[in-house]
Amino acid sequence: MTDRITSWHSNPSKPKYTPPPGAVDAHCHVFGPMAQFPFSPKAKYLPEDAGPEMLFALRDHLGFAKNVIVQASCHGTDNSATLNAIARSNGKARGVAVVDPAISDEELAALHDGGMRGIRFNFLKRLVDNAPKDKFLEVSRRLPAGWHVVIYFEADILEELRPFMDAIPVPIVIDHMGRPDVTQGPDGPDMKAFRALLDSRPDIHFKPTCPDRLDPSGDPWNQFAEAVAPLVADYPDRCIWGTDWPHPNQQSILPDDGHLVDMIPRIAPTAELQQKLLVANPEQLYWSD
Ligand code: 0GY
Repeated sequence: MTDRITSWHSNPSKPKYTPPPGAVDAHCHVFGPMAQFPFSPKAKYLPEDAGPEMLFALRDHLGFAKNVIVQASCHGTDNSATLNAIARSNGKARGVAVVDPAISDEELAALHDGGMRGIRFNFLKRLVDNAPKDKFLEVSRRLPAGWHVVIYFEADILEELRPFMDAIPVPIVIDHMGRPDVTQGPDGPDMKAFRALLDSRPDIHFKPTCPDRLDPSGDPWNQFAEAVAPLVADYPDRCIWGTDWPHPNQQSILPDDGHLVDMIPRIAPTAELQQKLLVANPEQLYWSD
């Protein structure tokens, strides 16, 4: 791993769609700056700096009010870069941490004070070396009040993860719907399995996000829109949305963030759905205290 990767579009368009007041980009990241916040020696990709000022400029350009910054795997379990971004946001950002499961209760409380409201368990082998379910469960039992866990996995291990997810004692947020094959359509086996998971308990939320990663047909991602709109319609109180900027480790396709925002009215066509997806649902998960 030598070259640093630029994974984001250099000049994203202004979206045609205007998000409602208070809209939250609830899945985004910061990288570095490396000189201040070095990347983890275990990082699977080495990005160019994409710091808080860039993130906040994009937020304003796209018409959002707030961010939820998810600790990216390239920073390992050192949450300093994410905490720095939250601290510089003037109250307009909260975060999701990645922790060593042996973290002390005092350190968890300090993360809460720094604006974290959840921890992320990443099961993608291309991003992390190991994902110890027993230790993840143990730490999920001693999270600060009001926290949730974010889980990132691919559709092929959904069934294998069911007992683990059943045992988690706090609400769950699933990144990118567990990466279903959207080319199967809204009634394909991956979407059916994901709906069964949502039906198994009422406190599982999801992010109908990342058309650029999930739809091989490319921008304007028609297969994604077709597969995902019914899910948002059927579970309107359980979805939150984000750009995924700066699109970790994307190398060949650098999505136009303006076009990603223009996906919102295609998967959430009414003002009521948009208000839930972009405002009410993320507010409840991240700003209820
Ligand atoms: C995402 C997706 C990815 C990467 C990470 O933490 C990360 O590095 O989450 C991915 O490569 O699919 O949600 O940011």
